[in-house]
Amino acid sequence: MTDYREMWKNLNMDIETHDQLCKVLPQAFGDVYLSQVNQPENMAYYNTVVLNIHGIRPAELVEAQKKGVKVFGTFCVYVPDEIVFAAGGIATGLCGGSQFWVHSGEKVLPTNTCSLIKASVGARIDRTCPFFSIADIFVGETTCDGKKKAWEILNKFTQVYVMELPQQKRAKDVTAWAQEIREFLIKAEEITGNKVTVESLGKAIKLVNNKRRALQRLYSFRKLPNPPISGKDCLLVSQIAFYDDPVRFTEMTNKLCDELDQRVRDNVSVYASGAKRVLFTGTPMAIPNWKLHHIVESEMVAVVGEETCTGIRYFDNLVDESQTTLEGMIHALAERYMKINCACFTPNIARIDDIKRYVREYKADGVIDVNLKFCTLYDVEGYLLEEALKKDGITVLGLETDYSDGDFAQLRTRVEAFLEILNNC
Ligand code: BJ8
Repeated sequence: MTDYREMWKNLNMDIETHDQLCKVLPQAFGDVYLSQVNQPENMAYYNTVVLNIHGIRPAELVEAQKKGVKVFGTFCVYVPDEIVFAAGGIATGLCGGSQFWVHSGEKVLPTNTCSLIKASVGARIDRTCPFFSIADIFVGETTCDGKKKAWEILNKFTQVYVMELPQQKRAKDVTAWAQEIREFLIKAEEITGNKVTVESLGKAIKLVNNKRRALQRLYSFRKLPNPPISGKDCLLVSQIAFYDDPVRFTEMTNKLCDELDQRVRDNVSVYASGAKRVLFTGTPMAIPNWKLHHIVESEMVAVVGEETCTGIRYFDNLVDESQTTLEGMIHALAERYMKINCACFTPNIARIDDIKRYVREYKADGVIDVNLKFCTLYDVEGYLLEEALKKDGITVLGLETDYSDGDFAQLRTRVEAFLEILNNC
């Protein structure tokens, strides 16, 4: 196995503390993932990528930087990666998903901040994540209050560029978002020193669309009566999509899908026939947050989808590829990104429609609305959301959790009670 310690030292990371983090991951990953029976062979790629999460991809980014390529760290699915790639940069997701970083974040943030923000800030201030140390620039956005203020703290360490996201979806809001994208393009050109052209942006749009198409193909297997892949595995693939090389990721995901096609022909499923099916909705599950999938699937129940930003919201819509001018492409990007239904929008009725549609498409027996503790946006939205789903006869369970394992037993009890209800439906 390659030794990445030299690279971490050069990145000025806190090696001692980072060593502690490195010890935790293999055990957790082994318990949740490697214990699965009948995992598709092509999941081996993703297993390797995760087990070397602070090695393989960071080393590639460092190599790219030596050639003058700039790395943009992002925290939200509204930030258009296409602009970064079109400017010759590399976009990489940075959202922290580990409890390990939460305590570090609490050194500078109020305890009643969501784990995602605490972990993201903690990873940077304690210098225990190479991705944070590598990024030349962080790209923030004005989605929730906690993030907005966190950018000001992160800006002490790495320059943060903030995109102002409208909070409604009127025509003038799409126009405003197009203007934000236009300004981000200028910033990306300034950082990389490259000009974005019709050719480079057109190519970048296809590149990211192809990644989305591969994920759409993967998730289509979850709609089948007997899915050939677990929900846990699909979540992992989605999480890796945020930071892997997009060309290789698309290639590997399509390869995995080819194997799944064969599994379908051979009638191979990872679930017992007739297993109950659950759809998750709510806040994102950043890597290595696999807690709820693990709890549910340990009950022999299929997680068939996630209406989250680490799930369907990330890839559901494509950018129109037919535009031939920069202006046309910027508008196509604005249109596509404004179709994402995050709880930071008001009203956000389309999210409810999406969930109802996914329940039908993925044939879910019930929905678990999961909220990351202290996320007011999704917590408040949960009231009308759950009311609307129940009105349509959809069984819903609302859960609140964080990154710690302290509530594991309690969550399991609540999930078991919910599954009991599904079994009696
Ligand atoms: S588009 S969900 S990725 S903002 S959980 S940090 S909202 S307090 S992550 Fe998100 Fe973009 Fe929306 Fe998706 Fe704030 Fe809530 Fe924490 Fe959150």
